[in-house]
Amino acid sequence: MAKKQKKAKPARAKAAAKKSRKVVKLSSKKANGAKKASGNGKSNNLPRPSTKPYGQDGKALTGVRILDFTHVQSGPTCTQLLAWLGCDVIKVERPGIGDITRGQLRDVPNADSLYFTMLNHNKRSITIDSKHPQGKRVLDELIKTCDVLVENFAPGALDRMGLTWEHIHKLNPRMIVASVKGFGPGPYEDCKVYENVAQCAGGSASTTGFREGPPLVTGAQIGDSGTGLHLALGIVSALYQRIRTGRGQRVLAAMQDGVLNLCRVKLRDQQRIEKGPLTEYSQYGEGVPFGKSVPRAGNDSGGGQPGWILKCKGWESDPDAYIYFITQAPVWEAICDLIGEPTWKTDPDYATPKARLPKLKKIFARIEDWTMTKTKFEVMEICNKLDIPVGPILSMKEIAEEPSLRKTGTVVEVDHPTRGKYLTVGNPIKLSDSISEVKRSPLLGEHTDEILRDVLKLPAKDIAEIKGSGALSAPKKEEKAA
Ligand code: CAO
Repeated sequence: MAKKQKKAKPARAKAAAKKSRKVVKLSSKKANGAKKASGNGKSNNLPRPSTKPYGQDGKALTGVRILDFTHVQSGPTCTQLLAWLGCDVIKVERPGIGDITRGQLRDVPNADSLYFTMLNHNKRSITIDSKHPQGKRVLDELIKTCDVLVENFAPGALDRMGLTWEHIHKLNPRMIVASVKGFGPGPYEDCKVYENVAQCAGGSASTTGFREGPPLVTGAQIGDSGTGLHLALGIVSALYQRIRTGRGQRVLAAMQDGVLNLCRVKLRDQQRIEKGPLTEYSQYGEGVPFGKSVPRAGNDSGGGQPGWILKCKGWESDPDAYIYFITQAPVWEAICDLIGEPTWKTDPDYATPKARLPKLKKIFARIEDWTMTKTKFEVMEICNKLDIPVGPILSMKEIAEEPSLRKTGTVVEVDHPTRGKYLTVGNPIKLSDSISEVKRSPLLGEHTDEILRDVLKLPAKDIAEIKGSGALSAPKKEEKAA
């Protein structure tokens, strides 16, 4: 394509540009003035830039203490992330039982499960019976010293423990109380919710899968882990606002809302479908009429650039010998050359994205003839050189063994005293001045004494008294039976 000639600027535009340059000069003068006061650049009331090497001046959230009442997956995802970012996370667990996932899907007898260990790194554990009078006393003291309380109990459970917003806020007006619930206020607000319920209620299941098949849930835990991520952002924002207002607030992330947020493009399509067919869906090319709501679109790309999953060499025996192939418009000519269809570059039936839409099935079948002659990694190598976006379908085995993911700390090997070495996913968010180390999850109640002594500064006599009351330990068998 011919390059556009630069147009000569009219006199007025030249004057305006000169003026704006002048403004830049003025503000840079101000910045130099501020440099004297704050060390470098504009101060914005910030301290002077640290002179310590990057990664050696604490962590992003150092100094923030979290009272972590979370269990199962959604809440623990959130607090694990905050722990990686530097928070001191104190996980409160029921004596004798702890987070129910400690014992779920166990692969090593009598050791904490991978379900638990992989969601609770970098935390401390204290056991407290939150319904015991002495346990309540300890919790009240912890509320006074923590910045954030995070919970994902069933609706009403926190209130039933006596930990209402009013009670917490009276003890500590600065405390942020963050909750995951299945649904926001409305007809379903009292429901207990797990991952797949949220995927269904948030619009994911109805739009996932193949048109001819039933709704499908996805393996990515968008309901649990996705909502945990949303909650973490809410907490960090509330912490930032608290710097200005001095007071805490409630943060709610409902799983239905979180899933819907991730399904935003499908609500986009719902509104488009009312105005005409969704031409980028392969259903359109196949001549299948659209109904009233967004259909399941199989492996269609969901964006403006058509894509599909194609077989690669070895697909007959390897269930993951596939590649995602995107026929991005700017590289169409390279695709045609690659698959041996050079005439498609100029043929009016294929040359434009619009002309290709009704023929996507045929086009992808032709591309697949080519991908089936190569392994998914060969396709990746060839296509990337040509700027053609493709993605190999990686199995979990391949991901676990991928050296580059180990190198970045995205996949980490952790040692654990009762279960030995295991693999986990490290912090996916990389900060250059707040580097995450992945520390093993705590044993049940491992830090009970340490927290009473070092966080609450309780004297040994008081600790002994609280322990003697039974507030921190599981009821003995006879008591349970009584
Ligand atoms: N001491 C004493 N009691 C404790 C305690 C402690 N340290 N920790 C928890 N408990 C009690 C709670 O007070 C509650 O008792 P009540 O029902 O008498 O008030 C009880 O344990 C059970 O809590 P729960 O109802 O939250 O747990 P559940 O296993 O029945 O339900 C779940 C689990 C996840 C469905 C529900 O917590 C929920 O809907 N949470 C919100 C949505 C959510 O996060 N879902 C994602 C889960 S991950 O897939």
